[in-house]
Amino acid sequence: MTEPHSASPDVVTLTQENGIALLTLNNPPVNALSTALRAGIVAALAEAAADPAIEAIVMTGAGRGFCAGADITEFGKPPREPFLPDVIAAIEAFPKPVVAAIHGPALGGGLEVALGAHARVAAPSAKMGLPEVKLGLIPGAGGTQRLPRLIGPAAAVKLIVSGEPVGGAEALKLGIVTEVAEDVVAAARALARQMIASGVAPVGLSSDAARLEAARAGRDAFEAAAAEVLKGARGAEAPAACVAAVRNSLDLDFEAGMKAERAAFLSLVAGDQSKALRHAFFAEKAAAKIDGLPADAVARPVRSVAVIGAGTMGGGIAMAFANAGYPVTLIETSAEALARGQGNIDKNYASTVARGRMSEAEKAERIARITGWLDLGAVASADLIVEAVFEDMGVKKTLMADLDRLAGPDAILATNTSYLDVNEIAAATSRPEAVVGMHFFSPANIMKLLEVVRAEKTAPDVLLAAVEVGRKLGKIPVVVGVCNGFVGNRILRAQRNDLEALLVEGASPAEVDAAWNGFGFPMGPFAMLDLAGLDISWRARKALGQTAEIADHLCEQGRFGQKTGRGFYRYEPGERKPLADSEVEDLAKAIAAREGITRRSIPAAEIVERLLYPMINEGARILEEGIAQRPGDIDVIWIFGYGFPAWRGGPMHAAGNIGLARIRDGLQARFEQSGRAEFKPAALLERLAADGGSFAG
Ligand code: 3H9
Repeated sequence: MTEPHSASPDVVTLTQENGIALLTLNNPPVNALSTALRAGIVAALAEAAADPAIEAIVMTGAGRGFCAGADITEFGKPPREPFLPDVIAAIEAFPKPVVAAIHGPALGGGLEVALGAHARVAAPSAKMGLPEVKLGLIPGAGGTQRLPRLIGPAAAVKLIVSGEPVGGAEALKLGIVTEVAEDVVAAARALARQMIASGVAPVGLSSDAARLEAARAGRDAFEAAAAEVLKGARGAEAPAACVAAVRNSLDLDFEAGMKAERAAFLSLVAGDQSKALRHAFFAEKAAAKIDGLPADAVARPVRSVAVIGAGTMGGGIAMAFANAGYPVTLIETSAEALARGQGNIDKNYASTVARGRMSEAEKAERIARITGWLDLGAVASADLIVEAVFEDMGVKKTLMADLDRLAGPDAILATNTSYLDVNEIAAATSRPEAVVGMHFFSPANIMKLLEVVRAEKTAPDVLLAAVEVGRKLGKIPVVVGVCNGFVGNRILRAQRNDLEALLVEGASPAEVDAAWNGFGFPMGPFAMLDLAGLDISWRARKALGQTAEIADHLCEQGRFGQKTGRGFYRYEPGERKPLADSEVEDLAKAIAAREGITRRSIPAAEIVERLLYPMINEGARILEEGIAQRPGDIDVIWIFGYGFPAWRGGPMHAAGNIGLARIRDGLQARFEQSGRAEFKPAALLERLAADGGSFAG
């Protein structure tokens, strides 16, 4: 028999069946812990406490999951009671057993609620984690104190600092839950029944002395794990704060640990890094929205894919599709090229297996989805054809015209180009409305970013299909307009505007790279150029009639970077460690002498400004031209495609923190000094700086 209780607000419902109450969090779409939901839980607990017929509570979430955590939209506003730590304390102090029944996401505050319960059961679909670090925060409702007591401080610090969720099976292994079951509510009820039958009063994690003692015994393992996880922090504040909070769980009593956790959480939530990461979180969601489409537009269906070209890019793209379950026809012009491409795919998967990230069976399954072919006619049966051939307009146009002849009438023709004019490529076909750009980033099976290039005539159903397919591949698709280099590479070019001048004026490639690393990028611009191959940017420059004296000179000598053992740096055979090369310095010195420039030591802050401001300026031009739909899209592209430190929120968000007037003045001074038009502040930047505005506004 199920009896609804009336007193609880709608966001929390309480029903009762045979003495066990079912407390359901019901705040669509993700049961975020809004003020109303927190108050609802407190009210439901009071109601259950007052009802002598209720012997235990099972907590569950309505809809897709248990609970996605604190309501992120409430951050930045004054916190309102009841505070989450107090709500969780009330759950834990409930005198009768409380069991959390977890399906789907139980993240952040959602998992912390479950940690307040006296036991936890998960569905295989569960996705449990403390992702606060990704928002520049530490868990702020007891996660840093209860989780170490539950699973040990080493495992806890790994989970908290990575922010990555675990599934039901892994949660069982770690000891977060005691059982995994398909019907999680039934399993939780059964467990509650056992707990009632045992007659033992429930003990919360906060007061479990035996667990605390066990956690303290894991101190050495914790310190080792903490040192390891902090290696990737690169300027982010939250990881170190997470480590400190978990260490408190060993050093302080529960109350003091909670107090310190709350203080650290409140300080981080008010800081620039968390604001930037929250911006990135919402910008990523906003990037999925496409302006200017008819309301009734739907994606053209894509069930099968053909990829043309089995080089590094084509092979990676084929793997990305195979990984997502699509059958792929991989087409090459010669048997040797095809064999080489398939060999590389095999090697790539084999290394994933060797690292324990994939089983042999999965590898075989994925490889079986990719069928090699030597005849372009094989595209006839594909819904989506992605060409990934040499980046040359003539080559791409000829191929597109052939594909137009051979493809089925409803096929989508996608070009994977990183710079070229997609309108011109589309014009080589009789169906420009079916042509779209899909700019993958290398390695295409790994990198999250996908620039979807909307050409003048791209039809809405084709654009939507490219975005939807991108999402199915696990990527973050961002729609961009046509221009040379689209959003990402166009800004990358702007970042490089002043690179050679810095060398001539006295900085070494290593100093420039170190400054950029200090800003938070994993790789500096010269190391990046050497890795990508200097010939690539050389070719792009030549196509635009541009020159770069030092880089051009290096290329003329066959110094293409790592692959030739020399570029801006030199490399020992088989090594990737960049070593200073006096020839590059001599070249820079010779140019300085010729130009009458006195070389000097250039401070890191100046180096960063001279790389960053031109990027922001180019971003402003991109917005003026409507190439990006919104400033947040540019940020998403740079965070996910180019390693921009997420805790700085991307270039356009970072601009707001620096101050647009300061950026404008810096660019204006550089423009006047160099006479180079690319430094001239963009009209949008001028206008916003004059108004005291920001790109976000
Ligand atoms: C925290 O908990 C702090 C505590 O330790 C301490 C507090 C004192 N809040 O992603 P989707 C929205 S920090 C508000 O498309 P999916 C989202 O914006 C929090 N809104 O669905 C979207 O809105 P719209 C730690 C949220 O199924 C809609 O819900 N938690 C929140 O692909 C649907 O989202 C996290 O960091 C939220 N917490 O993925 C979890 N979450 O429709 C963040 C989502 O207007 N969330 N929305 O665009 C996620 O990872 C995913 O949303 C989730 C669902 C996996 C849950």
